[in-house]
Amino acid sequence: MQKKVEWYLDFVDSSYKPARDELIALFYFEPAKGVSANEAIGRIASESSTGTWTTLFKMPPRMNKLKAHAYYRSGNFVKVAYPLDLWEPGNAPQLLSGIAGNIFGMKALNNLRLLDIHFPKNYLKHFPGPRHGMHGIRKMMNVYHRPMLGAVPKPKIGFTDVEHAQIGYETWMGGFDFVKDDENLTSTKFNNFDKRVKLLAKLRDKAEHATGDTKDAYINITAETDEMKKRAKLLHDYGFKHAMIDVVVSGYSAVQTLRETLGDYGMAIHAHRAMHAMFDRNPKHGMTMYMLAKLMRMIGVDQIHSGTAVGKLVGTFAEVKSISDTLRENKVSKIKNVRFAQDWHSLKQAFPVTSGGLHPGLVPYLMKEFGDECVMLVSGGIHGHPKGTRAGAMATRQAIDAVHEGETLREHAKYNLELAQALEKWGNLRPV
Ligand code: CAP
Ligand code: MG
Repeated sequence: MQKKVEWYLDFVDSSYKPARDELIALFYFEPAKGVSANEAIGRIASESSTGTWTTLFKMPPRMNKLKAHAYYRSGNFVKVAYPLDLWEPGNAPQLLSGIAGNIFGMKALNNLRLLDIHFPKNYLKHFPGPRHGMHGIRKMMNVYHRPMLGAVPKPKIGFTDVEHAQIGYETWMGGFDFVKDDENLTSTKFNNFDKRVKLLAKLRDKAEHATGDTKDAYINITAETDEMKKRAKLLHDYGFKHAMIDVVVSGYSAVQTLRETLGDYGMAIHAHRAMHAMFDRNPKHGMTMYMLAKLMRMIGVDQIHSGTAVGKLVGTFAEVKSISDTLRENKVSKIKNVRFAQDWHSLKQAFPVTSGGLHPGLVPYLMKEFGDECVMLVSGGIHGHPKGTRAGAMATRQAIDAVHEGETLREHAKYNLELAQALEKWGNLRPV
């Protein structure tokens, strides 16, 4: 008789009751041909915790306590419970190496998608969460009862530092709060980071003086980690309140490090999610944007790009809503096969950032989705205004006023020239 080779099924137990402090992951899975659902979920639990492909010579019985359990399956969805002791406190990369690691390459699975993880209080307490959060940022910027507004100079890369700062000035003067770097602009030979920071600081002060409002920028510090720390310091020295990080490409470890550095400076983090679509776009495989947003709130970004549902990039209304919920609420409700209930305990709330193909004509749709509690980035949609950047920013502010005053954009445009000009160009176009 052939000896037992595999022990994957040891990780499946439908009678298992997870302890309160276990991490629970929700996966969508599709087994490969010839693999049963039970074998598939056994592999998921095994390879993401203590298992390997074959039975072992030495297996101390105490290690059973560290095993994950696939304890609930409904169709192609499975819940897996992971003992708290498997996880190093405050180590986000380690979590991903386990729950989002090898299992995604297993031949026994055709598809696998990590939808959500429920974090118990005893795991969450080792992460700082946002330094300022939504309320802190409002206080810092002295902006209440409307979306925070920002714009990236467009074209997204190519301007010199001088040109860039001038466009920034126009953006601020049109009534926007933030000038933002684009995700692929860091420090180039035509637009040097240090020079850009110095020029923007000067024009920020000028714009603050002229308007009486607080102005700030999301300047992109993304680079090798030590370089990011240096850039963070320069921003702090020049009085900036935020730093921008491309969080996916920089990596969880770098974001954790910079959360400390920037936190010590009292600064907030604007998280751009460039590259997220490589793992979240296929609905059957990868990891959800929801999961990324949750991880980033835990690590401590103050705001993260969350989609628009009406702009140029993928993302449904339901997805965008769910991401906003987990960033903005203290207690998130459960949606079957989508997300767990999550109590965020003392971790601060983060802003969702809505961006990508927006213009004044889309403001009413966005405000229906997000209300006032968001950061809205309108870039091409102000710089493409027939009268230029400043007029485009004014048109966006006018569109927000229209919504607040209960008027349609067309009604409001009768006595707001910049809005009228924007509507003439874009109407309520939804770009693809
Ligand atoms: C938007 C943007 C943002 C995307 C990111 C761009 O510019 O600057 O990076 O919105 O996507 O480069 O496309 P426009 P998301 O306003 O001119 O479209 O927010 O979905 O992560
Ligand atoms: Mg961009």
